[in-house]
Amino acid sequence: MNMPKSGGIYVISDYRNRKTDEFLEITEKILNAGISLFQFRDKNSKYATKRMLAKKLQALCKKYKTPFIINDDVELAKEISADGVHLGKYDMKIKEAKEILGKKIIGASCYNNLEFAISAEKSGASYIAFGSFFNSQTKPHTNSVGVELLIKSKLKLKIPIVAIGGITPENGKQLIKNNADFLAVISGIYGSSNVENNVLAYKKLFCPSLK
Ligand code: TZP
Ligand code: MG
Repeated sequence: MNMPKSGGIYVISDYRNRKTDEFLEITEKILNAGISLFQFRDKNSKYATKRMLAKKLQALCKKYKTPFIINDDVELAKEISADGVHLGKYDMKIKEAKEILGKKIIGASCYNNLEFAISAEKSGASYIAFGSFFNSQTKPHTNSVGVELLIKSKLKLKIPIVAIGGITPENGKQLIKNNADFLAVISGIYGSSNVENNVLAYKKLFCPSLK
């Protein structure tokens, strides 16, 4: 599956403190509620566990026709033929990942740095991500970014811009208004007691007429 043509909600997984069955059940509810992109992010498990989870998540994403992106791990993305990878500055370089993966989605974390983003686009990234925009419990010690970066970046970039970090249905509005194409969310979805309601609340930011 390719990068969606229009923006929306980009959900990133949170496997911590959960049994596998419960994690998969919640994830299926999220996918069923309709999201634009899904990323498998797991900083703790060993390769074999990650592969097992990735295959199950990939099957769910196929069922709900949602692009399936793997965080950090180009080898795993290649092995299971995921729809793409998301790379940070300590991960494989974009050009190398492209050589390995071919025509897959490649996302690049660019923190608060427009120069990184311009260079990522030149290297062939499919989208770039900036953050954190707000305090994030999931990743507390990140750069903080203001909406001015979104405004400036839109003039310089052609590829979609993903905003991340502490985004809620309330504070997300100003990010979309200032050119964020996708809102990437972990705890706002995985931390909620009613994931369907929360997915809907984020989706309404993109499409206010949704019921
Ligand atoms: N990169 C910057 S903030 C963040 C990542 C992976 C975590 C976002 O999680 P949350 O819970 O939506 O703040
Ligand atoms: Mg990374």
